[in-house]
Amino acid sequence: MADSIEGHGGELALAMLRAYGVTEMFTLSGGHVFPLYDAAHKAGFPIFDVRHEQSAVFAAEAVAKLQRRPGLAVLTAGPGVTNGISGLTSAFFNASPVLVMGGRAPAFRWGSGSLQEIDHLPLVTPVTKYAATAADTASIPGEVSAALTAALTPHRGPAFLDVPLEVLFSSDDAAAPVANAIAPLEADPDDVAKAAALIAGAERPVIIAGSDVWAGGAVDALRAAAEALGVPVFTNGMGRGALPPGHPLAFAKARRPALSEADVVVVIGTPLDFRLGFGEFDAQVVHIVDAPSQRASHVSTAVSPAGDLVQILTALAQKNADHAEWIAGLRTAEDAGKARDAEAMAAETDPIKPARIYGELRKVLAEDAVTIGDGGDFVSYAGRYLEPARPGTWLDPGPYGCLGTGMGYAMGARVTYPDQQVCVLMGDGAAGFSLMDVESLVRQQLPVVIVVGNNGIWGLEKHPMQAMYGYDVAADLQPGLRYDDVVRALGGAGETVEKPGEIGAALDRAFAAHVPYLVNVLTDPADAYPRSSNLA
Ligand SMILES: Cc1ncc(C[n+]2csc(CCOP(=O)(O)OP(=O)(O)O)c2C)c(N)n1
Ligand SMILES: [Mg+2]
Repeated sequence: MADSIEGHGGELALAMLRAYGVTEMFTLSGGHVFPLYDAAHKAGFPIFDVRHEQSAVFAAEAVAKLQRRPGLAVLTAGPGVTNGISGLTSAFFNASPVLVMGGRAPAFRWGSGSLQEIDHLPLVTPVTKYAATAADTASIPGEVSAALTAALTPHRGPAFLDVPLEVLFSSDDAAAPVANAIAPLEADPDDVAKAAALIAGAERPVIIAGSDVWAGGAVDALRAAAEALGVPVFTNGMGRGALPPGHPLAFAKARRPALSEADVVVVIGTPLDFRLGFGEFDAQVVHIVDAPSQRASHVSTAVSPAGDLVQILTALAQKNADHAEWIAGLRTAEDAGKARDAEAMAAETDPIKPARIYGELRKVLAEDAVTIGDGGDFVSYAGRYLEPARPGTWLDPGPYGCLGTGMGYAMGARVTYPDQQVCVLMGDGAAGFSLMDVESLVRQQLPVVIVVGNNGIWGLEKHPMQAMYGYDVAADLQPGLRYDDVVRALGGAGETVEKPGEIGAALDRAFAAHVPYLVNVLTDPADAYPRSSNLA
């Protein structure tokens, strides 16, 4: 292999991106980034383009989450970058290794008022692990490598690199690209030993496993640890499906009794945030994280091993314990919960309750289907009623809770899996953020199924506002709106469903279609997902 490469800034960047296993870019056109397109075009490197930059970043995030390698979004200077910031922030909260490469107004006349001239770094630095501007053409590959190394090093997250116009368009030579190896971080063995002793000695231990277990390739190690120590496992985020639904230690419905009765709660690869009651359990808490920065500062834990999750979980699996009685009790609660869910999912109500949609979906979703949630209540129901059979197949927006991930995540999922089912569960409100990108999916032959739970309201806001004030404002949408017609106009297909008995056949047609297909299910606006507040 040659020890140096030569080319314009786009070519030098692309060479290093490929060394890190990046295989496509997501973008929306802008002259500032043309050299990146030129490099990709000449190399036969796929370019997928979108109608709003947030979709490009969400698509890059989806490939990063699903494939556990860097995803790339290329955004033009100024508004291109600022439109991508919610996506970057979501990737930051989700620890997704996304690289956003930005164009940038020319450096040589900085301050003279060039088109789209703004310094991006103060805007993106708080939501990235690495943010820099390439100073000259020859330094571009090194900058790309540094950005990707930061993105891939646990705790993972997004990185940003912008390149001034004349720097990207100029040519130079640079060292042949070599990707840095990411060394595993070894946890303190005393912390691991203490955690193992606590779990083995517990009477009623519970494991909650989240996205970093998937991202860190620790799914098998999790299972080995859970089996050796005999601990029931609950999951969230990308950890869902880590234990197959039929596994004797896999639980989903018995969370309340499990967490209120447990004496040791082991939280692995997910923060002690609002999704877990902020970690305020009546139990000793073991928080296993992939980097010291992820240790919770707001609760005191019994021990918090920080390091490579495979190593930690493999070490835990060396100890054996048996909690058969505890597990049997939870299984009874789990089965009761499942029976309640089954009843809700079969409901024959008119108007349709969202639960019924999931009842029908469960009949048609394959084991390897990728399901994506973008919405309020409708997606909370997806979390309750859909049981991913495999890890790394469920994409939710994560704790940042940003609406609008739908079509971007769908694009990244379809690019990842050309032949598997990809199904977006969308609120009608959420649809407004990204539905125009159905055009991008149609044009680039990326068929997906979109199921809209159309209650005609911003449900997750309207119901709480009613409860708090006795009235609501800014919470209504057009009832019965034909989102399927929108998709049809953009070159896709779809239909509206009003009766519970019609959902199944509509889904069959949707999954058989070769274009994006939207099933617009009119649901009961009076239905509210039962929740205590997420606000505080
Ligand atoms: C970008 C963004 N804007 C606003 C919100 C606040 N928000 C959270 S859920 C929700 C309602 C979503 O409505 P819809 O998608 O129709 O789902 P539904 O609750 O009706 O099922 C809103 C507005 C948010 N999370 N993200
Ligand atoms: Mg709604």
